[in-house]
Amino acid sequence: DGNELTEIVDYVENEVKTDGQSDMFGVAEGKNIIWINAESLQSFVINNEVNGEEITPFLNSLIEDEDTYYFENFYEQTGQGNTSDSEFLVENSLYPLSRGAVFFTHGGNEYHAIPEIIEDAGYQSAVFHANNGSFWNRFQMYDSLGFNHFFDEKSYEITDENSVGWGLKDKPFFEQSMKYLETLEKPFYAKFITLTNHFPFELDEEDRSIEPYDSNSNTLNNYFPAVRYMDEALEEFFNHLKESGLYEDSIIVIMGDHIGISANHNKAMSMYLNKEEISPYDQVQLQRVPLFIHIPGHGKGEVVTKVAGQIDMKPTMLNLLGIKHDNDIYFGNDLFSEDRKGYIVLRNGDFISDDYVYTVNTCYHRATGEPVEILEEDESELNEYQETEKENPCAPIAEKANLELQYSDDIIYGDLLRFFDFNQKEQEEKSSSK
Ligand code: GP9
Repeated sequence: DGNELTEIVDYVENEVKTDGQSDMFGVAEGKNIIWINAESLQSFVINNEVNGEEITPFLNSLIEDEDTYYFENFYEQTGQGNTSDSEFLVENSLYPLSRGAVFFTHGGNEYHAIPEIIEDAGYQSAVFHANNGSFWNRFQMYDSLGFNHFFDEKSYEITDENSVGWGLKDKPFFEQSMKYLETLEKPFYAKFITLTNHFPFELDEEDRSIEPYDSNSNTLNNYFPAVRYMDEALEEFFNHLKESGLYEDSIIVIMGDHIGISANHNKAMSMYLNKEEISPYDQVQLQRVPLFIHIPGHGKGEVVTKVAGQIDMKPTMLNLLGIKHDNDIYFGNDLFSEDRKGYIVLRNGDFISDDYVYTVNTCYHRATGEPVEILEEDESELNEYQETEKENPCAPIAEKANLELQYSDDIIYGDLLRFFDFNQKEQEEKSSSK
């Protein structure tokens, strides 16, 4: 009957939601959102080289662009649902599940996702993805999330020549998408999901602008030229947008969806990163994916170092569009607000806070990667105050992290959003102002 919701709503109101409205509220009001889900793009390739060659020249230049905010400590929080989990996090600001893919297991639930919320502000929404539309149960879930259109592989001309690996290559994908994008009613929210930079990172010789790396992992070796191909495809897409005149009236978000190189390739990865080994702390740091928010004409962009994650995208996007959604249940914060929770929870319960990284039951200093020294009680001859200081500083955050994951799971397993009245506060406000 939804009684469980009361406790969850209390938690969200007291522990998650923050008071301050950032000065970025409404800067993208009425603009189109062009969202790019960059398949398997991890942060370690950004501003980095392989064989003496820059890997992502276009994305690197975008960081320098005064219209871009680049978030360098942004974490992916996906579980087994990979790309679909990243979509779920973004649209709902809920966590994906610890087992299975929520797109499959709970595709028919009631949600209160970005597409549905912004439709009331006059937005059309569409997804572009040149794969079979039933992959990850997208037809059903996109309907539940409120997307108006889904251009799947049937909308594209796919031949042997223009495809590789999983399907249509990213360059023709963006090119062929333009005719559909140009016919969408404005303002629109258009999400593009790329495909070429997908495991096992196959690429045709003609698309290879940089040479693979040389290690015992073909996966890591081939990752670099595949990432470069995606970087070039993104640059071409920006050019198409400029030529079509859509660029000026849009904000463009590029987000890495999840890691591409798993821990199975740590030997090669440690060689590439010039480290003796990949520690558990390093492993968490490798879960950083790039986030670019590009606002043409804005001129105030910068590199943002704060700890952030995919859970933050829904409140961030709605605030950029100037859409109030106070009466809502979500677990992230606006990335442009100073007043934030201060930690990002990974799906396995690990977390990153401003000061600490917690993984495999160890609390690390985020700045140095050194484990926090925690004195056993009987070892300590400290006074009461000092003793408190020596308690495990990760413990209270770990408690909240687990609670948050649990609440999010409860919402999904119980389909609890059915019982929440998303219009309630607005109605109260309206009637009290009469
Ligand atoms: C499949 C594409 C890739 O349609 O989204 O999915 P992934 O395997 O990365 O989750």
